[in-house]
Amino acid sequence: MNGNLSVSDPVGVSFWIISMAMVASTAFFFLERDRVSGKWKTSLTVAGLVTLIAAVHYYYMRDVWVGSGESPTVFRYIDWLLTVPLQMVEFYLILAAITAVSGGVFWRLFIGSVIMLLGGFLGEAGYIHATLGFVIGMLGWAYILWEVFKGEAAQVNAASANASCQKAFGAMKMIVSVGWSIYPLGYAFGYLGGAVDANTLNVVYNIADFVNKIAFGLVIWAAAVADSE
Ligand SMILES: *C/C=C(C)/C=C/C=C(C)/C=C/C1=C(C)CCCC1(C)C
Repeated sequence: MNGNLSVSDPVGVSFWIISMAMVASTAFFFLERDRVSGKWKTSLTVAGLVTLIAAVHYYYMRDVWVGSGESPTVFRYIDWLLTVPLQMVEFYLILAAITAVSGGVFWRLFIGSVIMLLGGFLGEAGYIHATLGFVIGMLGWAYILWEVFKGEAAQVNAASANASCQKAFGAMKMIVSVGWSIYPLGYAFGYLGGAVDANTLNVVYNIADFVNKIAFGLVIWAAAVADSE
């Protein structure tokens, strides 16, 4: 192994491709900020920060994978611990752009994310049984889903009259439910089948990040552009 990415390493190549997609998305969100009205600018800044943080982690994670053949678990969770709360801020921001919303919306989503990621990390790093980590992670995720489908965030959105915001909120709900379901699948394939399968785990997580970070930003961008015209 000479430290270079090998063409016969599809998992390594997927780290590379996603690094580039994250860089391009970052440039896109930051540049498009110019096009949207003032109240949407922070949302696009945050979308770009999410992909920027991920880009840097993907470069590093690729090196770890190529150099060691092992899952870059610690760096993946550091990335998630930074980017998932920023995505939760987005729910708050798109609502705050159009109506009055309490900070409790953000805090409940934040607490749900921390429980979800802590459970997953402790399970993946071997501090607790992988199945227990999975269960804790699922509970945190369920709490987030409750807030956006039934809780205050859902109610505030339903009561707002802004069509672009409602569209973005609906799309973000789909991402957090359907798109995010790829992660627990990756965990299940990776850890719950007996021996740890690092190849499947990393490919599935990489696809999940590609979808959930870039598409998440794009639906916010689409709502911002529509509402600004
Ligand atoms: C940008 C990164 C994102 C959007 C990461 C999201 C991560 C998850 C939704 C992880 C979820 C998990 C479960 C629901 C249970 C098993 C453990 C996790 C952490 C993989």
